[in-house]
Amino acid sequence: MGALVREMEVSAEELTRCAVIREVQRGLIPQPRSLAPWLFYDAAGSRLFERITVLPEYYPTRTERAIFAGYAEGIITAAKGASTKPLRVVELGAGTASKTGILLDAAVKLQGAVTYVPIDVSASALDEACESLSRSLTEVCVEPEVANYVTDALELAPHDGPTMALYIGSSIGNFAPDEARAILRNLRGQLKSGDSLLLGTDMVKDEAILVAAYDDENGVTGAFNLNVLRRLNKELGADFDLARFRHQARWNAAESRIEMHLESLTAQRVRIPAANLMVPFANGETIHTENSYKFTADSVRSLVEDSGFSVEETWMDERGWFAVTLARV
Ligand code: AVJ
Repeated sequence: MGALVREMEVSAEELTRCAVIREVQRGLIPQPRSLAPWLFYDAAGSRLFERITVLPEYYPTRTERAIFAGYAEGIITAAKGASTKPLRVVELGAGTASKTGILLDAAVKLQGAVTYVPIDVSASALDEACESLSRSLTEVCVEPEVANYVTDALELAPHDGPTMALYIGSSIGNFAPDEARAILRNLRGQLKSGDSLLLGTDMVKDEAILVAAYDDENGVTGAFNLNVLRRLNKELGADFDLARFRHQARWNAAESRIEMHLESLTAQRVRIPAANLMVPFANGETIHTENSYKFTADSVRSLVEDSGFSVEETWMDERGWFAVTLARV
């Protein structure tokens, strides 16, 4: 049986390559052109994102971490509610281990041990999350799960006690309101009475501050955005000339979102052999690479309520730049 099964196995790399080709065909053939933000996160892009999180202009990561550092005990206590049984922590996405550690520490302090279930499409991201956690916290029982919580139904193992699902880092901000609701409804379907969602959301603020966070002085975000083209060159044999595209960050007030684009600096044609494509760009035409939605207290409440939760408690920094909301099933 082993041999047969092995013959049918497709490697993770091959699956990713197919997904990249499909995404390029979906996004670069029609106009306006776009590429999905998950394409940012190859090895080089993930390293660039780590650098973004410590930029002076990029306030979200440190602001959310400060909220956790200030209120972790209150957050865990609220999530446990009236239950005397141990809280389990489930996380959508596993790239945020350092912030999650603060909450897990608080759970360990309050209940002695905690089960932590990081869920991610990337097995290597899960490996890293597990490693960084098991080194620092021996009381945390890590049960990683490989799954795509955007496209697939979630399937959580049963747990005797309340579950708190983390969706932090304003990761929800990558999705348009209807997609965001679908993701949270899917999650809601896996939760039971007494469970909760801890949602991190970046808030609407002064436009100059928002734009600077996505167009930093040192060009790290620009390099992160342009890395998508480098990735297509490497993985699909494309011939994007990175000097002929420019990073752009725009505030779209009507949609309440920061948009990242790659602007073509000349009229040019780009070959993408593995996708069987030749893409013509007009001078000034852009590829829309990311949306990062920004929220208000009201828009967080509607999102949460439309997804079958109710807002129980909200923690914010003193400037009101970032919110952490506990939503109850
Ligand atoms: C990981 C989606 C939360 O939108 O702020 C950072 C990604 N893009 N700088 C964000 C990102 C450019 C980030 N999220």
